[in-house]
Amino acid sequence: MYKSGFVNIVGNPNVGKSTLMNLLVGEKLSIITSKAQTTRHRIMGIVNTDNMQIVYSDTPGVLKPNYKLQENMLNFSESALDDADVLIYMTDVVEKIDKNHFFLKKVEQKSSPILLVINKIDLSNQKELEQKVTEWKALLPQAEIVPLSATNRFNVDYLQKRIEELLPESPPYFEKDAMTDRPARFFVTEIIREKILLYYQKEIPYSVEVVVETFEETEKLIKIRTLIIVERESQKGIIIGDKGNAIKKVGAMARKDIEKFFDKQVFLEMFVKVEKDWRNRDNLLKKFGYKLE
Ligand SMILES: Nc1nc2c(ncn2[C@@H]2O[C@H](COP(=O)(O)OP(=O)(O)OP(=O)(O)O)[C@@H](O)[C@H]2O)c(=O)[nH]1
Ligand SMILES: [Mg+2]
Repeated sequence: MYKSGFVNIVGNPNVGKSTLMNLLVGEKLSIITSKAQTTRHRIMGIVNTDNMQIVYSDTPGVLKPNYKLQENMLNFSESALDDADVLIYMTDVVEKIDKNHFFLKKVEQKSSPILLVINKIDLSNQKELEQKVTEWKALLPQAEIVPLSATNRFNVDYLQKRIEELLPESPPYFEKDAMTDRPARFFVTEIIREKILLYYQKEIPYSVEVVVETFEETEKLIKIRTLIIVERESQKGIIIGDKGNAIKKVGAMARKDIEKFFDKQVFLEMFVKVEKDWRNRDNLLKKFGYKLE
């Protein structure tokens, strides 16, 4: 018997969805930072064994949209509700229990099995956790609750076992050697965005998009030319920094990780370009891959 299906991870921002996805897949496919809205896309990570193909999806954290980019991010998260064979609704011990009730209502209406992961239990104690479990049981009665700590790897094996048990019988959806639905250059843009999220403050990371213009691979070297898109002229100066110091540092950090990802030497070029108000422009959002097909 061969099993295959979509196991989709959804939940509010910053609860640890990407951290869990990377653990389950065993590769750093999704970027992780302590800032909310780190993930902007639906990213698939695929695990293949002799008799199984699990297609995990990491999704953007749920939020009430303030601009079109965020509307599209929410569309990605909602699309993951529609095609889940197993839904992982992720929360943590820190967030307010009833945050984004509108989304939870949609989760409640799903007929697919739901694993409700309460993450970051390393930050809690037994009594607090029991309290959370009781509250969640009332809020989402059909879900199976799995307390977990992604950073400590606590209960990840158990979660994996439950996912495998719940996976439906089906032929595979992707090639049996595929690890993701994304092309190599996507991971380049994500790694650079991660460094931008880590390095710059406030609105800057949220106003940035990264585009790979050229990606040339030879036997020894990958040459990559990228564009850092910002919304306003003033942001361009901040990204570049005094004497180009800021962008140099970010570039160096990103290059190191990109080299690790491809296990090859990388030559990375970064240019900054202003696309006024790109986060609200449909044609640009489409070009940058934020529209559902
Ligand atoms: N203490 C603790 N921190 C965790 C745990 N899992 C993840 N984190 C941290 O929580 C923060 C957010 O993790 P992410 O995996 O980026 O969260 P996310 O849900 O993907 O966030 P968005 O993409 O913004 O929606 C990071 O700083 C992680 O290191 C955990 O089990 N315990
Ligand atoms: Mg994420």
